[in-house]
Amino acid sequence: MRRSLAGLLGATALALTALTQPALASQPAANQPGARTLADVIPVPVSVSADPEADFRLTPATAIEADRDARQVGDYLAGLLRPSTGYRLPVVERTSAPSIALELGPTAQVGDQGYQLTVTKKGVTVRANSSDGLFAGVQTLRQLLPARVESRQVVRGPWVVPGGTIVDYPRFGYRGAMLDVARHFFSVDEVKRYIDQIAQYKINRLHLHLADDQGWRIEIKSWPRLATYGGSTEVGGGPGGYYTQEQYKDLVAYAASRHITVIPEIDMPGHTNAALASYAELNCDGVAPPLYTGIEVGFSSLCVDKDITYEFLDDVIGEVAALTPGRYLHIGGDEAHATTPEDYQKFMGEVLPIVAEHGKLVQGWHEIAKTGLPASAVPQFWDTDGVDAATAAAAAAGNKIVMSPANKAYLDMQYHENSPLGLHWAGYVEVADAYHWDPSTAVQGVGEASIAGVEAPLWSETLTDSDDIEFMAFPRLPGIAEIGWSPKASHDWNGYRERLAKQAPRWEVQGIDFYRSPQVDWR
Ligand code: TNX
Repeated sequence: MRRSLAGLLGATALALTALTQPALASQPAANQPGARTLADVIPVPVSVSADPEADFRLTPATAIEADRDARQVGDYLAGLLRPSTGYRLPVVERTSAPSIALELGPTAQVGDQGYQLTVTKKGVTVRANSSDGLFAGVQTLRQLLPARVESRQVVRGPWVVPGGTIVDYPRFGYRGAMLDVARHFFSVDEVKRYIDQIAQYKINRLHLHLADDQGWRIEIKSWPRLATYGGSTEVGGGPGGYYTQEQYKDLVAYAASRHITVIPEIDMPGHTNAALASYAELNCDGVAPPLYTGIEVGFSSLCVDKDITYEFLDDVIGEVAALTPGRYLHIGGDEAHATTPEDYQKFMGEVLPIVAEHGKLVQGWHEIAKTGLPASAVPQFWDTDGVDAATAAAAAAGNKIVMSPANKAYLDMQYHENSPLGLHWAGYVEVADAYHWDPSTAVQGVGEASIAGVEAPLWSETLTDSDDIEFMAFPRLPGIAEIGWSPKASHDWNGYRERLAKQAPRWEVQGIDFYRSPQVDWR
């Protein structure tokens, strides 16, 4: 009795029918306090078939079954469940005990990122073609358990997973979050915390904005002053900071353990005051400007006519490429108001081959579409009016586009006039605004087939710590994640806002300081 999304309402109906049942522990999971059904998950799955007779209950005897290739996901799942349940949850290759089985093998319908999840009285099976798919299935399973499973201390069960089957796979392969660590620096631990938070919603790219006017945040061994001097401040004049290459590798590996690929961005030719301040020879006049701690944009440019500019970029791109297992490097390219259009063309004409020589593909803000791009390059649309001829032309030429319209997807926009954090140049973006858009109609001339996916950028002019990140990302980020993952036909604000409300108890247990939008009945 698989239902497509339109039929998900049925799951609620099931929950209501069973309301007459007695004793808590024997009730279907859907009727227990903080009711969870298979259809409550964010992003909402492609198809759900509930079976209230088939709930599975974790016990101290439950094992996690995972063979060698699934072991990493198995260990991750055990790490999620052990602290709150207090159960041993051994990760084993084979068991006859009731188990959560993670199976890698040919799985119909779900592609390379999807999964099938089956819950019966005897156990849970997550099956996928890839470990990314298993990991996505584990994030779904996590949301099917009570919110208190997120506790890092032992708390009381029961730990009931609602019975039934989910078949699920993403609409887009690229579902990104961006964090600006340049305007304000965030520590390795703060970034890891955000990685854990976004992974819950099946985000699989973390774009790190590593260099801007206010700070250079990654150690470059051949140009050490970039980090030690260029990284020594931030917006407002705080101490700034940077990642050593070892720390950065650790971050990349941590993200990979959450099945997230890091895309490093070195913004150029504009947004480069921190570099220009660090090395006088990079300036056309040979004079280093002072460090900058304000929030204006568009005043800096690398010197397009100097050879040293490209020697510098060859070194920087080479070192960053060597730290990057992912295929893409992001070269910014936005708001180059201090670079003439002719210089911009010339500059990109030099830089695009440098990235290729270091074995990487190019991502950039959509301004790069004005230059002669290889078809592998990915422009990232950020504007608000949905019209950009160059982006549309790139799509027509075969380039894939990442969608980040600022008036929808920018997590740094204020929610409303009195929001304590954020900017509003793209407008105020309430939870419904962030949810209510469709990537395939976001930019004229860029249809579904030309879209790599979506990304929610979080610029940090006004943000200084994890609390600030969380207040801006939650609850908007899950909406962007759903737009990137769930079928277009499932898009429905009324259903979404109810599911969103059910996430709040999880965030409370996780210590996520979210914005209690009046658009959602948080209860
Ligand atoms: C625009 S959109 C920028 C950033 C700012 C952001 C603030 C884009 C590619 N660049 O430099 O931080 O607005 O919202």
